[in-house]
Amino acid sequence: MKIDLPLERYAGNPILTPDQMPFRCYTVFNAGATIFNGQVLLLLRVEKCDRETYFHVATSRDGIHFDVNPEPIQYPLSETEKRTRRAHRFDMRITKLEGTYYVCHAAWLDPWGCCIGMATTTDFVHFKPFPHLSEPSNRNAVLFPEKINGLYARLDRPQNVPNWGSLWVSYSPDLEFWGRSMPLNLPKTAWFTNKAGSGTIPIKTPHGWLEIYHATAPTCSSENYYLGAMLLDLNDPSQVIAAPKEFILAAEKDYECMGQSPNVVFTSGAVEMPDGTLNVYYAGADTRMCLAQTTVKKLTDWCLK
Ligand code: BMA
Repeated sequence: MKIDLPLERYAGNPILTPDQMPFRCYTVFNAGATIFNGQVLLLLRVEKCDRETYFHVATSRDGIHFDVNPEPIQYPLSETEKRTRRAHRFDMRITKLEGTYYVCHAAWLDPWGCCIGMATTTDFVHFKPFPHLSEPSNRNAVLFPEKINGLYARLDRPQNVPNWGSLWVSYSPDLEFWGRSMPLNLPKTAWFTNKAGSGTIPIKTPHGWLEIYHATAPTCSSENYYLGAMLLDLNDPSQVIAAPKEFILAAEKDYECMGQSPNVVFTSGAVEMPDGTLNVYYAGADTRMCLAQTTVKKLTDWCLK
C-alpha cells in the first residue's frame, strides 16, 4: 500500500560517507545546515582515526551533491574550555540571526560534563567563540532565528536528570546570560520514554514554530533514536501546540541501523530549498550523512491533523 509519508528518504542515501571524504576518517555525521552565499552549507562532524572530532564544511548547489573542504574550520578554545583537561565539541547547529551566523554546540569538558558552547562566524572558516560556556549539564542547543518578545531564545536539553532529560526553552537579553527557563510540555509517546532533544532550527510558520526533534526509547539491544515533528507557540515556545504521537523517521535502513551507534537517526539541521522542498539532513547510526525530504506545509499539516 502506498502511504503518504510526512518525510521521505532520498533514494540515493547516504549522501556523504567516510570513504567519500578527501581525508581518512571513520565517521561523518550530525551536521549543522544553512544557506550561505546561495549554497547549502553543512558543518560536518568528522571523527578521524585519532578519534578526535573535526568540523569540515561541505557546500552544494542542489543540496544533494556536496564538495567537502579538506581543511577543518579554525575554532579557538573559549575561556571556559582553556580550564579543562580536554574539550570535545560536537553537533553544531547553525542559526542566521540579525544577519550573523551563530553556531551552538555541545562541549564535553573533562571532568565536568557536557556544556553548551556558542560562536559566530562570517566566513565558515574562522569561528569566534563566546568566552563562556554554559554550566554543565546541558546540550542540544538551538537558537531561534529571531527574538521572541524582545529576547533571544534557545531550546536546549538540561540532562542532569534520570533518563537524560528533555527540551527546555531559555531566554537571554544578550546571548550571554540565559534564564526564564521552562520545560516544554512535550507529551510522552512510546518512542519517547528516555530522552528528547531539539534537532533543527525552529522554522516560523503561521501555526507556530515547526521543530524536528529526536526522542529515544530502549529496545532489548539498543537505545533507538526517532525523529518527530512538533509545533510550538510563537510567543511562548514552551507551549507545545501539536506533537503527533507518530514519529516521522525511525532507523530502518541498513545505513541507519549499522555503524558506530546502531539504530540512530539524528538531525541537526534542515534547509528550505528554492522550490519549497525542505531538506532534512540527518545522520545514520552516527556514521554517515543522509537526506530526507518534505515541505514546511506538509509537516505543519501533519502536526495539525
Ligand atoms: C547523543 C549525542 C549525539 C549522538 C546521539 C546518538 O547523546 O551524543 O551526538 O548522535 O547521542 O548516539
